[in-house]
Order: sequence, then structure tokens, then C-alpha cells
Amino acid sequence: MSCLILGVFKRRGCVGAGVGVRSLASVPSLPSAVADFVKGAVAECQPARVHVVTGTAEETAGVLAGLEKDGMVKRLPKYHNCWLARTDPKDVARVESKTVIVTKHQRDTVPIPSPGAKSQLGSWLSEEDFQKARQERFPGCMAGRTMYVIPFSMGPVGSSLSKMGVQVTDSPYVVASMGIMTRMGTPVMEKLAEGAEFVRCQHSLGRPLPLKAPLVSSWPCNPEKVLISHLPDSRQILSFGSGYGGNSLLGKKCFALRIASRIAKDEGWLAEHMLILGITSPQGEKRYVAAAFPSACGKTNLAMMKPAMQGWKVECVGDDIAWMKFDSQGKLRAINPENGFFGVAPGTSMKTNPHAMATIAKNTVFTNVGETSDGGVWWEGLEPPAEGVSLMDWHGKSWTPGDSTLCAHPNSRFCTPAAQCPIIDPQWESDEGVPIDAIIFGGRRPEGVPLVYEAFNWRHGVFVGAAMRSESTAAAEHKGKAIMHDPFAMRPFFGYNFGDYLAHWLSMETRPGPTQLPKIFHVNWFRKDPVSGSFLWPGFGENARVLEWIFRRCGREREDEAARRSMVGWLPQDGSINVQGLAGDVDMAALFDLPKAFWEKETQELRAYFSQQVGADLPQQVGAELDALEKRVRN
Ligand code: OXD
Ligand code: MN
Repeated sequence: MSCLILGVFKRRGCVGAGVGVRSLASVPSLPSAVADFVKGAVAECQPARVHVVTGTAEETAGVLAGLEKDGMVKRLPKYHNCWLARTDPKDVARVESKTVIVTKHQRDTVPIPSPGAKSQLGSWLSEEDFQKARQERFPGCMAGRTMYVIPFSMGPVGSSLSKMGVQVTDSPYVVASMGIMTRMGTPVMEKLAEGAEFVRCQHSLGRPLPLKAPLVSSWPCNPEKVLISHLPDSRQILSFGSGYGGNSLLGKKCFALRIASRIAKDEGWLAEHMLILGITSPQGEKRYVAAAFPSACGKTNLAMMKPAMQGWKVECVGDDIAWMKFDSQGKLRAINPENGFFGVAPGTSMKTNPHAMATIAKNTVFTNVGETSDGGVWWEGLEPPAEGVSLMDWHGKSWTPGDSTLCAHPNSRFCTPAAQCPIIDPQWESDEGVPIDAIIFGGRRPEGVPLVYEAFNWRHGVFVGAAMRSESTAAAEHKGKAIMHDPFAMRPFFGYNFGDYLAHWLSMETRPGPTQLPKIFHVNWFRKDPVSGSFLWPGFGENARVLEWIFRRCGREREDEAARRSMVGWLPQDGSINVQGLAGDVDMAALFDLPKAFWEKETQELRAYFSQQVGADLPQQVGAELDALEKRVRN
């Protein structure tokens, strides 16, 4: 057995390389807290060798070459440095039912649901049950495999808004993807050597060698034993059995949302499932907005949109996660903690998102998309392949347009460096973050919910976030098109009790020191004509018209003539949304109609949800906002 620490970490004259696993105790090159963590993981998981990731281009090339040799990725010769991975069909999405938060008391994780109801706001596991589950999974789980040690930073290395992590994993696919999605390697280890805090992330595919059963699609995973566990008190993540992005790239959902939301509560800031974009008017005035949408609602498309109106410009800071903190002047400042985009591929095209198409043309790892015979990728929504080019589906089987199955898995992804985005914002890596003027909530609402409205004030805005609902999507294991509650688009990502989360948001209003609260809006691009079933709003680049209205509402002079009070919030005054040049007939009246019967049902539904799911943990102010909405709907 070759027991080696591969990779070299240099620190003020001390270099460690080629050290046996058994002598890890004496590795001089790892900062001591990291060495302790790695030693513990080695003792538990028993890898054959340890590789400390440095993050160099040569190292990444070596990791990809190894994956190619093992049949886990395939080079896509049509592009530069692009790769295709096909997973075991049992490992294709986040597994919310196997995702848990471990705390001493259940109520630290979730509000206690009413008798007979199951919490939809997260899953709690007791410390004892977690220890048992850990014992059943991790001992010896990396036998025969390499354990990679990945030092990574969420946010620019050294920014006061950034946080660091160390992930150990037996998946080289994870190493290649973390190299895109995070700042990874020696510069981070150097910061850790200065004694910086880090989140301890332990990940295993759960398929020690020799294998007991053959792999499917050469993709190691252990679907029966999947468990994605978070220990917010000790800032730890332990993920087992899945190699798929949201379950295995632990910097993303596990750290940057679940653990970070808890750190943010403790430290007085916000970690949110939000894109960040900058919008510049034809006069050169710029504002930044953060927007929360449930998974697969077009966040990446909005974050990179090409405005339909002449003279307006959108630039992208991030497409999925925002960490936001008030600065000393009281301005809310946001960073995108990620370094890449892990976007849903189907539906992305030159028409819907030309900037994403340009971004993914090189240095990209694709997962579960279709493949063209000329060495490219294909998915539903893309322009048809050229004459004479044939297709393989995400299983690697020959596929022809019109077949009853899908060519790409609906949750197939591209993993691509953010810096390649042609409209990446010049400030996207700024240490202090970008100033946020507006927060937008949204969802897929085929009925009743207007194109845009503005909350009356912060407290009402918090209620609007709490009341978010959306059609379910393929990003997790849910099936069908049910309208699910997804407060703040955080339902799968809360790191602590949702009632406490609401109280934390409400507390921003009374925080000490100067505070300029952003305005809060709600948008719905997905309303349908009840008769024809077709979308009422064209979406994509035309959404900039709504952003323009939001932009104007954030102006120093409140443009009251641009808005009218309604039962749900401020609606655009007739004619105040710029429709000049809007293609086709758009029924603006239908887009802003507020059917009383719909809103009566919606408020009843919300009352039932709050009482079943949040109960005594619902802050009184949020309950009062629901009462007020009910009253406005009644009158
Ligand atoms: C994602 C998700 O992958 O929200 O971004 O599921
Ligand atoms: Mn997301």
C-alpha cells in the first residue's frame, strides 16, 4: 500500500511532502488545527493516501486526467478544457430527505410542527442518532482511496466578509469542481496557518476499495446510505454517499447557506439564497440588488440578463448565494461567496442566456447533459444540433429528438468559473462587498401573484419573504408541479429554527448604529393566462423593465406617482412600467390583477402553514402582518 501525503504546502521555510499516513501526527506542513482535523478524518476513514490540495493548474490537470482514466469524466474535444461526467442515475440531485441538522434540542433546528404534521423547514437529528449514523457510515469508508484535503475560502481570500473551510473528500470530481466553485489551495492554507477559523467538512462517496458491487456509470456513490449532516454548534459538515454537487461540494449549500446562516445569526449578518446583480441606467447611475428565488426559477438567467431596453446594463456579481453585512455607514454590503456557477443546463441557450453560453465555452465541467457526436454538449432548450451530428443522452445511450425520454437530466449542470462571465461585475471580488439598494423575492406562481409589487416597509417585506411559495423543481428529489412554501427560498437551506431566522431579519430594523434598510420587492415572471395556459410575461431580457421600475423606486426622491397602494403592497402605477419596444401583446392588466378569491385562499393557506409549521416560534410582527393582509383582502 502506498501511504503518501501528496502535494506540498510551503510555509515560512517549512515544507511537507511524501509523508506516510501513519506518521501524519508529525506532518510539519499543515497548520496545527488543520492537521488535527485531518488526523481525525484519516483515523476514521482509513484512506490509502492523503493529498493536500495546492490548487495549481498542473494539479487540476492531473486530477482530471485521473478521472478520465477511471472513466468518470470524458474530455469534450469541441471546446477548450471542458469535461463531461455522467453520474449513477441514483445520484442526480440534492437529497433533502437525507439532509439533517444536528443540535442538542430539536427546537434549535426547526420550529416544532403541530401534532401530526411533519416539519417542512428542515430535519433535525439528535446528537445520539447522529453518532450512531456516523458509526454506521464513516469508519473505513475511504479504504483504498486517496483522501484529498481541500483548503478553501468562501469569498475573496482575506476579505472581512469571507470565511474559510477545509474539506476532506475521496472524490477527485469534487476536487475539480471545488477548484472552480471556491478559492482553493495554498493561499487559503497560508491564511489558516495564521490561525484563522475554518469550517470542518468531511465528505465520502462511501465506496471503499475493493468494491463489493460494481459501480454504475463508473460513478462511486452509496445512495442507500446518503446522509448530509450539519453540526452548526461546532461548525462541522459530514456528508456521505453522494458525489452530486449540492451534496458533495460542501462549500456551497452546506457551508455557504446552512452553516453560514447560523454563523450570520450569531455574528449579526445575513447568509442568503440570493443572486446579486448590478444595474446601470442609460444616465450611468448604478444600483445593486440581491434576489431570492427557489432553485431552478431562472436565477442564473436573471443574474446574467441582457436587458431588452436600449442603454440599460446588467452586470453579475453572483447567481446563487449572497452574504450581506451592514457597514459602518449603515449600508448593506454583499459578497458572492462562490467563485463559479453551478447552473442548471436545460433551458440555457443563446436566446435565454447568451452570457452563460459564453461563460461555459471553456474550463467547464458538465454533469448529466447530452453529448454530441462532434464532442460537444446538448440539452433541451438548446438550438438543434447541426446536420449530421448525432446525440447521446445523459446515460450515454443514443438519443434522437422526439424520443420519449429526455436527452439531458432536468437537473444537469455546468460548473464554470465566474470570472469567465462576459458581464462579471468589476466589483465582484471587492473586499467590502457591493452596496445593496433592493432585495427581491420571487417564485413560480402561475396564478394570482402580480408581476411586481413593493413591500410597504421592512417588516412587511420580511412577511413577504416568509410567505414565498413556488412550483417545485428538479433541483431536489420532489416530483410534479405542486406549489410549495419556500420562505426566503431558504426552505432546504435553513441552518436553524425558521422562527429565529425571521426574528433575526426583523432585528435588522432595530440594530444599533446607522442603518439604511434596502427596499423589498416581490416579482413573478411565471403568471399564466388561465384560459390558454401560456405565460403572460415574456421574461428573460424583458425582466429588465421590472428592474427599471425597482431601480426608480430606490431613487432618493420617492416617486409616489410611479406606484399605487394595493392590498398586497405598492403596485406600479398604470404606465409606469416601461413597455416601449416590448414585443407582442402583453396584457398588463392581467399581470397586475389581484383576484380577491385567490388572495382569500392564499391568506388562509398561509395561516395554516404558519400555525402548523412555525407555531409558537412565529414572531408576533409576522403574525400581525398576516392579520393586516387578511383585513386588506377582506375590505
Ligand atoms: C442550486 C439549488 O443548486 O438551489 O443552486 O438547488
Ligand atoms: Mn440555489
